[in-house]
Amino acid sequence: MSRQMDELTVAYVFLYLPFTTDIDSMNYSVMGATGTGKSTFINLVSGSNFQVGSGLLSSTTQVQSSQPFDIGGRRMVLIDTPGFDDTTRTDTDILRTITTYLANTYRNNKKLSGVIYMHRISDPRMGGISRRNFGMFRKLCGDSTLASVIIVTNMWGEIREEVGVQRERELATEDILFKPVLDKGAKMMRHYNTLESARAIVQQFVNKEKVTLKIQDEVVREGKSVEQTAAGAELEAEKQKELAEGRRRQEEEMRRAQEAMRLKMAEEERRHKAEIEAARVRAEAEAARQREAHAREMARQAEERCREEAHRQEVQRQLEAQLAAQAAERQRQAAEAQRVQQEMIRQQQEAAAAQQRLQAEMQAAAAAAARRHRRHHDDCIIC
Ligand SMILES: Nc1nc2c(ncn2[C@@H]2O[C@H](COP(=O)(O)OP(=O)(O)OP(=O)(O)O)[C@@H](O)[C@H]2O)c(=O)[nH]1
Ligand SMILES: [Mg+2]
Repeated sequence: MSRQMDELTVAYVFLYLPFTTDIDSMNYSVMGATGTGKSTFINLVSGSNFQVGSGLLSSTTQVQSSQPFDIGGRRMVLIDTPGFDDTTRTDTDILRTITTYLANTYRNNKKLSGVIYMHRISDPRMGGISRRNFGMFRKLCGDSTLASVIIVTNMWGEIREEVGVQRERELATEDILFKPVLDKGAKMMRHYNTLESARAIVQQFVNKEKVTLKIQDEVVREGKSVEQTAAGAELEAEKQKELAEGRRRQEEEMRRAQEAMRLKMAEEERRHKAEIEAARVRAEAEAARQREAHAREMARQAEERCREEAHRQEVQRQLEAQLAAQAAERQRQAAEAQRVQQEMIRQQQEAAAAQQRLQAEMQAAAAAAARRHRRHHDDCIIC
């Protein structure tokens, strides 16, 4: 079981009477979670020299009795116990160690005068492990002994006073914390890590009746094993609950991991699809661009062809016009030539006609002259 350093933890301190050797001394058991200051408290008030934890590891491993000390005219002994939530041992082991000790003292007719349960007020929370420890402590004591229980809050110097007061109020009034045991007669007291406050706490037990813890009854009178006791059962139930909770958390983790994986894969798929879609859109855009470019090129080429055709037609038209003009010119020239020729022919004909007329005239003249000559000759007597 791992140690929850930041959880609000609790510690049991047994105060009990060592009966055989000193019938007048009162014995108190100091209990609680590891590191809550049980040994420190006992050393301070009894002058003992138990090992005190200096690091993260649990310190007390066995149940140990303090040296006797006197308060209010009574001889007292404090029983130091290993703390629950130990760094190396299971809570079942620790419960067995404490139970064995308590059972032996009970068999030897040694009775406790009270139990101190230590709780660090500096712990910010009283989480599952702390509550489980306290639940087990309750089962270990039994309801009938709660009037002989003092819950001691310590480490007040570690936090601001108002924070401590607020926590103390919560501890005393919350049903899942200390309220039920306070309602049944337990007390809650502050320990300021001074001899004075430690003695004030122990003094509370001076006139108390001796008590038999439930677990002592169960083991010694009823012959139960540690596991069969209410505390053992509570521990087991809590362990099972913790296991179930661990499994539930694991499953939840797994479910979260699967969900995260599913979301990641869905996201990957979505991203992949988006990439494919983007690539498709890009490809389509590119194809459209190419089609447009092609169409533009086609249009340009068609336009070019049109222009060329128009040009060709224009050239042809011009050529034809030129040819037509040339043909017309040739025709005109031919007609002109024909006309000139005809004119020449006509002129020749006219000239020939004129010549003929002239000849005729000349012939006529000659004939006339001949006639005149003859007439003259005829008329001429001389001739
Ligand atoms: N500030 C402060 N420190 C304390 C107080 N009581 C104990 N400590 C310190 O808390 C640490 C643990 O003290 P321990 O007395 O060894 O605690 P424990 O409950 O006996 O521990 P386990 O034997 O492991 O169960 C040590 O470093 C102590 O010096 C206190 O009242 N105030
Ligand atoms: Mg100790």
